[in-house]
Amino acid sequence: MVYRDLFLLSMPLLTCLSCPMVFPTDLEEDQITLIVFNSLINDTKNYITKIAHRGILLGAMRRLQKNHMLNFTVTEYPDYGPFLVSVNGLARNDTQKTYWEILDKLQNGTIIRPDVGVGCFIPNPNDTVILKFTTWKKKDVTTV
Ligand code: B12
Ligand SMILES: *[C@@H]1O[C@H](CO)[C@@H](O)[C@H](O)[C@H]1NC(C)=O
Ligand SMILES: *[C@@H]1O[C@H](CO)[C@@H](O)[C@H](O)[C@H]1NC(C)=O
Ligand SMILES: *[C@@H]1O[C@H](CO)[C@@H](O)[C@H](O)[C@H]1NC(C)=O
Ligand SMILES: *[C@@H]1O[C@H](CO)[C@@H](O)[C@H](O)[C@H]1NC(C)=O
Ligand SMILES: *[C@@H]1O[C@H](CO)[C@@H](O)[C@H](O)[C@H]1NC(C)=O
Repeated sequence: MVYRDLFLLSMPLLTCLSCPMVFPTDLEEDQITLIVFNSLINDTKNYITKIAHRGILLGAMRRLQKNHMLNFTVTEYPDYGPFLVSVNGLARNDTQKTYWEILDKLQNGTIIRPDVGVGCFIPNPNDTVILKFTTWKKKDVTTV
């Protein structure tokens, strides 16, 4: 017990001592590809955009919006932050059970479904983020 506790106590110290100083690279900008994909009519629009190093997806989207390339709206939820409502004039519709799903294609081709929204999701450099207009099913509502 005593040994284990001492080990746990020393963990943070060791972590700090081995922590590299990487300030200059923190100022760099990374790049991601953003795909706006309406899966209901199979329509695709591609964007390449800068994103702050370790920046949130919403930040990259705002840059595109500022340059009048992309138009989107979000609604703020108290617990989870911004929910992506519309992209380029196409909005989610609860009656039709449609929404904009956030997907992320990693550099090795694997597509993941981030478990946070646009305000929290931090893509890796060179990832392809896919905003997919699709319908939600029972599966999403029970297991998402
Ligand atoms: C149902 C549901 C959905 C449905 C909502 C449709 C509907 N009209 O019911 C759909 C399929 C659309 C959905 C989508 C997403 N969801 Co969802 N969803 C849920 C779920 C299972 C239940 C929510 C609920 O009905 N609560 C009960 C009602 C009474 O409370 P409410 O506050 O009114 O609920 C609303 C909000 O939760 C909101 N909502 C749902 N998901 C999300 C996600 C974000 C980021 C925000 C801001 C709001 C939001 O829609 C609900 C209905 O209006 C929860 C998990 C849970 N058990 O709570 C996950 C949950 C809220 N979703 C989550 C996520 C990650 C997403 C997505 C980002 C997934 C993705 N990669 O695309 C997307 C949102 C993308 C976008 N456009 O911004 C996470 C949020 C975690 C976080 N910290 O951000 C949760 C907690 C599940 C998880 N992974 O742990 N979701
Ligand atoms: C969707 O469009 C792509 C490219 O235009 C095409 O290759 C693909 O076959 C289409 N899929 C469907 C289901 O229509
Ligand atoms: C952006 O989309 C919203 C919602 O569809 C719309 O009300 C608004 O007029 C659009 N803005 C521009 C500049 O297109
Ligand atoms: C959502 O879809 C329903 C049914 O198709 C339609 O009557 C309604 O006008 C739509 N809502 C919005 C906000 O577009
Ligand atoms: C791709 O990378 C992710 C994360 O690094 C990993 O979980 C996944 O197994 C990899 N997939 C393939 C096909 O290599
Ligand atoms: C992203 O791509 C650029 C240009 O191809 C490359 O220089 C960089 O190393 C890549 N970054 C990562 C993390 O793969």
